[in-house]
Amino acid sequence: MILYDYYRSSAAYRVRIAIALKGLVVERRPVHLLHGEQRDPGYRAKSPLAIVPTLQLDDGRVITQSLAIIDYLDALKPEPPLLPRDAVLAAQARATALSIACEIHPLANLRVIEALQRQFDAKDDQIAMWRRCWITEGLSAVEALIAPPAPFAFGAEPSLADICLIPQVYNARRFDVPLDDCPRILAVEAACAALPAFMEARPEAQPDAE
Ligand SMILES: N[C@@H](CCC(=O)N[C@@H](CS)C(=O)NCC(=O)O)C(=O)O
Repeated sequence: MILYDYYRSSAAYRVRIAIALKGLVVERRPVHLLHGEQRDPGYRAKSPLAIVPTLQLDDGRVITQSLAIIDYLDALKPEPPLLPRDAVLAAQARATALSIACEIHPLANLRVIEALQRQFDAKDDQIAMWRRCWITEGLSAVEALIAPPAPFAFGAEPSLADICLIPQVYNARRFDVPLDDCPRILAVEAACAALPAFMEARPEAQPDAE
């Protein structure tokens, strides 16, 4: 399998964590987003929205969307499971993951930022305010959604919620969003930092990191 990836993509970071938790071996092919490689016709044929990540299977079929890729990996190798066994907790973990992936992440995506600059002449300080606004509001909702860490967001094992949360926390730190009002999120971050899978998947640990 080949993962089309970019070291700083938080959506790809989710998939890297899932791959590492599952102990799968996947070839990684960087797509340089700041050089516009996501819009090359060859890559767009795999990912019509021109975004990473994309997973290409050994038979050539492709899967886009990080959460769909993670679902596929979970079906391919069920252990360790990426959702709690309890149905309610599993749904809550998925809801938390979706809150990050659908409600926070898209608002500060590269093409949204580029459109704000191009169409509305948004300046750097306005872009910074925009990012901080959505990340702060979103993570404070996630803080309320997750259970008291035990030590992960939904129990004793990391789940899809943690897989989505850690890359979003990385983005928050990257853009100087204070997390002082999010003690549960900080506790989950500390628990995840103790796991090699989360460490291996970090942007700065990738060979294409700049
Ligand atoms: N919902 C998608 C989001 C993917 C996405 O937005 N990827 C970003 C990087 S984190 C991207 O490729 N952006 C390229 C661009 O905006 O031009 C997923 O979960 O896979």
